[in-house]
Amino acid sequence: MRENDRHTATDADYDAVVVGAGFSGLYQLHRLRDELGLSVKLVEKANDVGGTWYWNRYPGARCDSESHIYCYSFNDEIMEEWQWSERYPRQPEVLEYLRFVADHLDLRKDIEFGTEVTSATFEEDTGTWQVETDDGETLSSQFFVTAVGCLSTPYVPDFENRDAYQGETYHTGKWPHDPVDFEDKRVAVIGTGASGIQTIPEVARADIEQLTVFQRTPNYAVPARNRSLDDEDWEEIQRNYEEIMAEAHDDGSGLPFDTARETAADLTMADIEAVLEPRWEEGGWRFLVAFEDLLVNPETNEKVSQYLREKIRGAVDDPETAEKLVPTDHYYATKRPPLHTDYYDTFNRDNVSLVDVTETPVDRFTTGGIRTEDGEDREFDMVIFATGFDAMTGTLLRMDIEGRNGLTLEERWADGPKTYLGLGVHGFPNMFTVTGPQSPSVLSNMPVPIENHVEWISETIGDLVEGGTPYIEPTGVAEEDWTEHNMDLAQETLYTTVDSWYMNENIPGKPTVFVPYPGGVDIYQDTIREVREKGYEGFTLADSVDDLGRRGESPQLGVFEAMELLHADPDMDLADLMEMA
Ligand code: FAD
Ligand code: N01
Repeated sequence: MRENDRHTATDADYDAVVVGAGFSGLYQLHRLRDELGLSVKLVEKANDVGGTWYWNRYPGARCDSESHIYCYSFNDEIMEEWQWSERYPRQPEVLEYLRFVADHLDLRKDIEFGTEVTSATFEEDTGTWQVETDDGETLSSQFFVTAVGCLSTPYVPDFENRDAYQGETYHTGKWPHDPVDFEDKRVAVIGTGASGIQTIPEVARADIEQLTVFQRTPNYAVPARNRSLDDEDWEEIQRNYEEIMAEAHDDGSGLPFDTARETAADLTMADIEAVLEPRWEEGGWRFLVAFEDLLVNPETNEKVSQYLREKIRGAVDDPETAEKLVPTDHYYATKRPPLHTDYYDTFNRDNVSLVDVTETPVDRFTTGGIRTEDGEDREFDMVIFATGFDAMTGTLLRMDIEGRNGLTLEERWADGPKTYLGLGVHGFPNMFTVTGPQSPSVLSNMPVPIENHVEWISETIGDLVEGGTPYIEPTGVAEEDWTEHNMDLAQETLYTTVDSWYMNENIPGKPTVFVPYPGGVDIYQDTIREVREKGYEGFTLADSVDDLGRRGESPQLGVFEAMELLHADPDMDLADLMEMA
């Protein structure tokens, strides 16, 4: 029940319910509770904090972001007290960090662990969110904040006969807490995204008998070049920490790294090598940011991709295997660019083989393994699915969210996500989505946009509380405009030239649409700051739910949708549209 009556706009149990105890939810709880003095309950499905770092315990799981920037920057004490041990922290260390933060800020007492939110409904009579959990409880709140993660619903493809397989199966994103025994096992890994690329070398190094990698699309992986950080490194970081973090927050990708040049389009391959080679040797995402126009100029990208293809060819002994590992069907970084440690070397081991499923598709699972369409039966003791996530919208849609007029999020997003600023959805009052679709999120070093979102949401709720305004909701027009803007920006990039989870393409049946905001963290931050400064331009602020309904447009049908319908169907008139709305 509410502990603090500063905020009394409704008779709800809490001022805010937050869902998810990863980077986003922990900070959100802290800001709302400790800075605004609101009563907050955080609900988390897992039995501990950590989010991504609680669930993804697969062999080799570690960050691709460098440790000193893959963390919060809002609290000096946390920044001073915590010291990372490696350039890229392993999963247990990131988890430990988030546990440390939760303890430092005394967050656990307001978190209900082991509890899944099964539905959230905006009740118009009371103007509150009714949040149901899998233990049968209903929590009511004025504000509902989703911090459920962009990559938190693991996806296993529906292979024919999958359930008949009798061996062990694992998904990288839901790895068991107890150690997995690899000894003398014949192991299959399906998937060569960032998770597969980290898992494969570690499994190969374990005491296995045989590893078979099923690859659908080869990836361009750049060496991470991990190393320990000693006290001297750490002192150097601490000396410049404020500046480093300011640079990260001022950058399009949330990375404090300099670019080398605007373009590579005018360079010869020899010139390009001269720029890229030091970054290749240094490892990590400095390589990614070498040329500013990498993701908008095909000429630059093709040259960088060519450089990477030659690196792969040079790393793999068997030319046939090397060719299978070389991506030729997409530009570098149009799929999320992974880092690697020994990935390509792994294919030089005698007990590792590669099946290219575009050439030799999986036909079906059998009781003992996997049959490919060439008729070959491969027997496995263990299959590891490194097949990714129902990303960005999947977890939100699974929560059965219902807004005004009985409209569900699933209905609202039937043709793909529509949001205003990736922060809210028309028809869903007082609901905020941390790293929601159409915000920069996964296109950046994520703690940066997470802090940015949490701070904006907190300031907004603070403004509402101070001003005595109980309701806020994006207008339909603002939402349509933002959605269109997102699509226009995406069309200017190379991202839309390939099927990927950024494009919603990895899950059968999802509408094809570029989901994250591709304009850069820096520009995005300025945009949302300006919206607030202009008195929440594009939002309706209202004293009552009726008022929201009167002043906002119909949540069912945006203006652009209505215009499109009128344009497409000459028989349709305004009365038909009103009925649909
Ligand atoms: P999450 O950490 O996903 O937390 C969401 C939480 O919500 C989860 O704990 C989940 O259990 C909970 N939840 C979801 N639905 C419900 C529900 N219905 N009821 C109750 N609880 C619910 N990003 C980077 O920037 N750099 C990296 O190097 C990097 N490495 C990554 C490595 C892996 C293996 C993966 C999968 C992702 C990585 N990411 C990385 C992205 C990473 O997800 C973010 O950096 C960040 O951890 C997201 O934090 P979050 O709190 O927003 O979401
Ligand atoms: O998932 P993915 P992930 N048959 O979707 C393949 C973050 N992350 O878990 O490319 C055969 O990228 C699929 O093939 P294709 C990061 O943001 C970060 O690896 O679709 N194969 C692909 O190879 C990342 O992007 C880190 O053709 C099938 C793979 O499975 C995101 O999480 C580490 C298939 C899935 O790759 C997701 O990464 C790990 C099928 N039917 C994750 N279906 C670090 O920062 C799918 N595939 C370190």
